[in-house]
Amino acid sequence: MGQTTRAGWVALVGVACGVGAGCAQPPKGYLERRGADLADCFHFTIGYGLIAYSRVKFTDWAVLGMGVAGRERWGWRGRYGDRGWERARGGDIYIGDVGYEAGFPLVANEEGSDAAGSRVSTLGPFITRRRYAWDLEPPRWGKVADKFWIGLAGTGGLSLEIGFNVAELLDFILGLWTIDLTGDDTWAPKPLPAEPPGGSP
Ligand SMILES: [Ca+2]
Repeated sequence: MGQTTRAGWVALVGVACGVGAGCAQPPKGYLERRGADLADCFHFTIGYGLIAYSRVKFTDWAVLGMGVAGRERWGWRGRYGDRGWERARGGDIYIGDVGYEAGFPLVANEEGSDAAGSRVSTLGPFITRRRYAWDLEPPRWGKVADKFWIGLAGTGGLSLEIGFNVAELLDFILGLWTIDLTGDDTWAPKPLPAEPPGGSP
């Protein structure tokens, strides 16, 4: 039970780091770093969207998407994914993550967020390229780990994405011995440019 309580607490620290203002700074200390590593293992976002789309992914080398949709979702997308509700790009507070997704099995799949500037493009089922929001670009091995997401996404009125990353899980486990597989222990988002004077109310 002690182990479970501890793991839950560590996860909370990581999530708090992710969604809180503190994440502009790298996580400090052992527990915050382990929490951030653990939080990177999961995606969970929920919202709404039209028309209809579904996608199955088993790493970046097996992606099957079907349909087309525009959607807005809120939730957790790891440290490199757009998180919405942050005071961020362009000085605006935007809520949620407005994006698009389109796919045709074995031909192509495309998912992206206009707000974040992030995009994941798959040609056929195997060749996937990622574009990151400039301030959320992962470290080199973090980009490699990002290829190992396994998950489902679907939109049709309700919009939902769940995902699990085995490479990030390995990073978390090795991190317990302070081995930083993905080189993300000192990672932080790049600072946003200062707002022009009088540029915001
Ligand atoms: Ca790490």
